[in-house]
Amino acid sequence: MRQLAIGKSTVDQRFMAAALRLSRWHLGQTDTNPSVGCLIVRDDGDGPYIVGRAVTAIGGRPHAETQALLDAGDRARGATAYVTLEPCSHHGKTPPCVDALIAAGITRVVVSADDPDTRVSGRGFQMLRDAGIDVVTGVLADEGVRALQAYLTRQTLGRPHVTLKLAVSADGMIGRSDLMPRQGQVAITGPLARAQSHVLRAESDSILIGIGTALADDPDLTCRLPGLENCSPLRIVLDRHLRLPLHSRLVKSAGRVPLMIVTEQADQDRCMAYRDQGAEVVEAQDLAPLLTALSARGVSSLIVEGGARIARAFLDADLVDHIMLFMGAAAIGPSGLVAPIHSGAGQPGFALVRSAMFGPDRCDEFERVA
Ligand code: AOF
Ligand code: ZN
Repeated sequence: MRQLAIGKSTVDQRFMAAALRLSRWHLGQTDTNPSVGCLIVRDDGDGPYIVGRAVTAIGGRPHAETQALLDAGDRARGATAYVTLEPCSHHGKTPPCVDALIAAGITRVVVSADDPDTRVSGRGFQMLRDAGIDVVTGVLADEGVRALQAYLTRQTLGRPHVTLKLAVSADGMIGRSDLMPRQGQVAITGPLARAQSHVLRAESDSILIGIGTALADDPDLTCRLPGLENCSPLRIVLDRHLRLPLHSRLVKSAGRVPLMIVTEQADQDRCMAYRDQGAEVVEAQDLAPLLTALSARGVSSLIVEGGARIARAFLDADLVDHIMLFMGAAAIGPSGLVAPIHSGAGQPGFALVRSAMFGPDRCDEFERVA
């Protein structure tokens, strides 16, 4: 008996891990809906096998479960559904997924994360149980929360999930202080780490920098990975005095990839000039109300990418959920700009959750401790 129980939970974890990987396919592409993964798994006596799979569609609908059931067809009868989020119980823009699971003859539902959406929360599980379906919750719960962190943060805190991304040299610098404007920064990390940060851009709804970084680096902030060029996030520049040049790469590309310029007091002529190029100018006095406004317009995730002062401001305002600290192998020396945070020493209020190598560069990931 004991062995059977252990075996079943291991199988559940393996299929949930696969469902969570699947859910990442559409991260950042499902609007305000979470990107959910669903696998339909049968066991006819010779061991479990997948008969249906799906991820929430681009744009947010249809939901994962209805598509996975369609994929499985009749083979869903008597099968187990692995879903990364509690199946929905409400009539929203689509009918409830719990109804579809019940109608398809699913006999067991295994879930990772609970849905805080007040239209669903707990009701999805209850409706499944009321229909006689065996429901298992909290499988790979930490990983589930991580995969759904953007959606969960916006739902529960009313602001986007914030990732602070920093690239730091071996001697703890984020760049050189002696460069001329638009000279471009020194490369701290190599192509693999840079590609990884573009994956992060593709998965995120928005990315933010300060005007100092915009003037010094003249960045694009787009995702330029082959095949993911359409997945660039909303680009945001904090620009108190509207100093962002009209000929900057950011403004010149505003008609193609959305650009938001955040100022404290908008000069109307200057605003018009930006708007003519397709950029949006908004007024905000502080970070917290800015994040609330972003959340209200459907932004669930934000990458804070520079520079040191902006990073410090987000940390001091306690608005950072996740830190990705890329560390290059080379040193910059005395002309360096000291990074606001360093590796090794640990970040107060944060715990190291993952370390990975991208070629010669290391990436340490920290999460806010609850
Ligand atoms: C699921 N499976 O794949 C997703 C779910 O506007 P609607 O009708 O699409 O409903 C949005 C809500 O649906 C969202 O807040 C969340 O509760 C749920 N998302 N649920 O069963 C899915 N994406
Ligand atoms: Zn649903």
